[in-house]
Amino acid sequence: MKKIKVGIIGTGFIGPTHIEAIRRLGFVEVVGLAQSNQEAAEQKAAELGITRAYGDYRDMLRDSDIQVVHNCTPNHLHFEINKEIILAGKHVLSEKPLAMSSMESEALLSLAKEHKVVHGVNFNYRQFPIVKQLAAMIKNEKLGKVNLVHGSYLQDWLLFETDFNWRLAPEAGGKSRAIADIGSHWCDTVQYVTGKRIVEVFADLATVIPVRKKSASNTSTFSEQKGQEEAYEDVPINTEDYASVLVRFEDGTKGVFTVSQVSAGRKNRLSFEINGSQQSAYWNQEEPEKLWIGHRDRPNEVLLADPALFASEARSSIHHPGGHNEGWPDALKNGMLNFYTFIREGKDPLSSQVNFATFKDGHISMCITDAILESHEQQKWVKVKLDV
Ligand code: SOE
Repeated sequence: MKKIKVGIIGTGFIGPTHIEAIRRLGFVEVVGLAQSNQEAAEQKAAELGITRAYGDYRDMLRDSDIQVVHNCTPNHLHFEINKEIILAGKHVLSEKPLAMSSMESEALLSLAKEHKVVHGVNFNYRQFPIVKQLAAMIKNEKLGKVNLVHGSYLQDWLLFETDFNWRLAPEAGGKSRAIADIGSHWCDTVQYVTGKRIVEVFADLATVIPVRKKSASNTSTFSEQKGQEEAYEDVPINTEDYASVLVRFEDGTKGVFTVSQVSAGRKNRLSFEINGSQQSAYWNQEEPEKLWIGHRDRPNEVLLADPALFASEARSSIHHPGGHNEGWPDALKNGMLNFYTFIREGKDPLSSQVNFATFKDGHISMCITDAILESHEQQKWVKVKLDV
């Protein structure tokens, strides 16, 4: 069988996780890796066992052997590089946020459609088997009418003033930080699960740590606390550590979510509760295999992920029998499996058969982010401007 050949741009925290997820598929091969300079590219490629190293990603885009390119670079490079990948005629899988604004993401969506390339954005939380199961339950009206959607996405890797990362600077991370970085996942996941779009928001954002201490070393995502002896530079911070957002869905369903990157003890806790007219459901990414189901007139239940107990729509996303633990890498693998099966089967990117987050979802997310920022600035409800 001829394998689909892939190139990866960027090797920070997320690039290697894409490579690992792809390698679990079998029918896709990572043949190229691009970094900001040749030496770093060669070193990383050797470390990861990838044959072709590029100090300039444009050279990789000229490699006619490569059919698909993953954009795993920092946020400010997403727009330009996604554009070039599409113009080079390659299928593209981009990290989120898709771009720095909804104007840019709209342009990318149109370009991808025009060039008929398969386009995906890595909203991986919708790929958890239990999340798919809940989506199927809601579609099959097991919860009744969805009335309320609420939850949070909390992390602690930016809790200390000495924690620093490119995501904190608007030039590299974008005008929004916590919302674009993790709020985007929360919104995508609940929109996927409920099948409804968020159309209006009212936001309150805060920078809990307004000045941070930046050291010359160790500023990677989720890096550990540095030693005491380091020299630090004080840097004023203009992006939010925290946000609370009231949301309204297209059918009038109401909700609210909080995001924070300064909540001690919460590592990567994306959670949400959905209250329906018959039942409730609650999911927390830190315990990904459990779905709490709430009742008013009988004892509550916990569904443990098990293909034998799943709806048919959710069964193919679970690869082991119940009790064989899964987690974040498995969700990423599910995303890659859907994306590459779609490419392997030569499906039309404009068809309705797409079963992964596309540039349309990336654009929807940017429109929500823009509306949240506008709502915070103006302290009023803002409609999400979206015409796709
Ligand atoms: C850092 O906040 C981060 O790596 C996000 O950028 C990812 O999208 C999220 O899945 C985990 O946390």
